[in-house]
Amino acid sequence: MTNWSEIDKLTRVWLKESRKNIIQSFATILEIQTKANVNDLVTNIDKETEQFFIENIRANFPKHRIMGEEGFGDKFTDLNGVVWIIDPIDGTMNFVHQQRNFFISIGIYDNGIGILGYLYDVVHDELYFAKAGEGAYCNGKKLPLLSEGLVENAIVGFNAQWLVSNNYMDPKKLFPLIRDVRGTRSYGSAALEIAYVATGRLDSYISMRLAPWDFAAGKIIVEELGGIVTNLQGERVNLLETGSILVSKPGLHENIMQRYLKEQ
Ligand code: 2AM
Ligand code: CA
Ligand code: CA
Ligand code: CA
Repeated sequence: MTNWSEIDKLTRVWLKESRKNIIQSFATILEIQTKANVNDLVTNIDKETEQFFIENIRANFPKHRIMGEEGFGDKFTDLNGVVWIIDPIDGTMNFVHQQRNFFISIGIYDNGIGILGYLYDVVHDELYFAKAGEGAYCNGKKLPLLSEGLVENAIVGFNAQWLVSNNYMDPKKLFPLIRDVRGTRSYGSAALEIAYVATGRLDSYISMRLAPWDFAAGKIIVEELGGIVTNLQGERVNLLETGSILVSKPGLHENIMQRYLKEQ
């Protein structure tokens, strides 16, 4: 039997410890490298934070497997057993340039089913958390279920870069949706934007390309609140692949799919 309350207790300790290290790093000179392109950044703190979690998870739960963005975890072809899906810093560009608007994201899955989700706003010390079937919380305060929403009243998290030519979708297909919504916002951290959907600060979040560690935790939290998470074809998201994503309030999700995306 998996002891989820022990896992939860330790994860919270490790998040606080990571916060201390990350805040301390603001006073140091970061080692910044690039990955897929010149704007795809990674720092020593991304790597150290991932390694810190992996060392602790391996010491306490040697049978669990770990998927981490920076590659210190395991390789995956299935999601059998207990799997931790970790983004040590989501919003690295914000971390480097702004020292805010970045999150730690941890989703813990059991045979592919989301059990514990943590989205941690490090600078504000705000932890968004859900345990499947037991509610979602922000710093211990229960979050209300998401209400239905309309496109015309919606603020949508959306990166303006998807409106110039990209490898994923013809940007013109999105013009009608962008025209009809009340407003768009671009925060540069998928974890932050999904946490904002969970609290109603955003009504939807759209991305053409996210990796599993970008949404694994947020999916558990938003679904616990009655929100819907699919790709832009309206299908279940795949935790073993990079793909598009639409995270939304109920009702609004169906509306966006039917009115704007069903041809994709
Ligand atoms: P990251 O900061 O952990 O890399 C930026 O709009 C959002 O998209 C962030 O959540 C960022 O996560 C994510 N993202 C995913 N793949 C990316 C890539 N190749 N380059 C930059 N950001 C990426
Ligand atoms: Ca990254
Ligand atoms: Ca990320
Ligand atoms: Ca990251």
